[in-house]
Amino acid sequence: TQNPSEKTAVTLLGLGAMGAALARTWLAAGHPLTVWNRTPARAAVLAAEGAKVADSAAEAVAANTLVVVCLLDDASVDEALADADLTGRDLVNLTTGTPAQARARAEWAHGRGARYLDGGIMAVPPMVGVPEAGGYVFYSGSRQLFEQHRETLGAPLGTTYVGEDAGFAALHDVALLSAMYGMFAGAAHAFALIRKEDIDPTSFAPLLADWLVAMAPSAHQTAEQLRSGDYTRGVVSNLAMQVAGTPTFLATAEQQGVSHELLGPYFELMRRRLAEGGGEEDLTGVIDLLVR
Ligand code: FVH
Repeated sequence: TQNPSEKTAVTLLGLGAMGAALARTWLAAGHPLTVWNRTPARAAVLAAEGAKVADSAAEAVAANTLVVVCLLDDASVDEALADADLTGRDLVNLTTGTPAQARARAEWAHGRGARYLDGGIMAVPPMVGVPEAGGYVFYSGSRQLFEQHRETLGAPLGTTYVGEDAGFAALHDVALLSAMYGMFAGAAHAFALIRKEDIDPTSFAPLLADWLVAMAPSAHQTAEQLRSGDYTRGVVSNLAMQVAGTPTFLATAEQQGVSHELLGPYFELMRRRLAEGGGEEDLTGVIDLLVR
């Protein structure tokens, strides 16, 4: 399976929405592909498209050195690989999990004679095999494994290696998705404020999206402040001024009949940091209040 003149053969366990999309891009790129899925009907569809179908996960693992797993959760990985011989295998686990699960899975794989790479997918299935969509996978764990299989792993989605610590891919994945949920929360509050007014949400949406894009680069300033430890560096709108403005936001929410249960906790953290003496700082001090 490692003949450099040929495409690397891949074993893929899991043919859900994401697994099936991965499978199709490896087939389209000419990689011999062996698949297994708990529910066989899903594998039969891929057989018609050129994949070899294994009768069991253990048989699929035995077929190729590079074994990619894309299952529902960590418990399903346990179940699927229970009887597989991983000796000499390169196990790449794209199943979403916590950093602790990834580190434990790496230990588990090493104990069974495999190299291990963990992956956090920053894409939804329609982005797979569509480079211009910008989807990619965070990888962490064995650098050797990553470098050896970088081209094969890069066929369905871009690749970003974030370190030898097997937990780092999951950590980056969850960190970015957490920021995304914070953004969704802010957007939900904004739409709620205009909900009962004669404002067309489809006219409001581009204004909202452009504003979020304009504010996004503030992440770079936050990072610089965290690195230097100087939270006043480059401040434009200091915390004291911003806290002074929060009653306006809360009053507007009241007047519009909108709950401030999303914004309220963040404002409370801002007030706490101000009370600790952070009035001249940026919002960066809030991060230190979150870290226990
Ligand atoms: N789909 C998405 O938008 C997101 C994008 C970001 C990454 N996630 C993660 O990718 C993993 C797989 O997600 P998926 O979309 O393929 O999920 P499903 O379509 O629900 O397919 C789940 C597959 O897992 C198999 N499975 C479930 N439990 C077990 C088990 N106990 N033993 C063996 N296999 C199991 C399931 O098999 P079946 O139901 O067809 O028999 C599917 O193959 C996931 O971690 C996302 O968080 C996707």
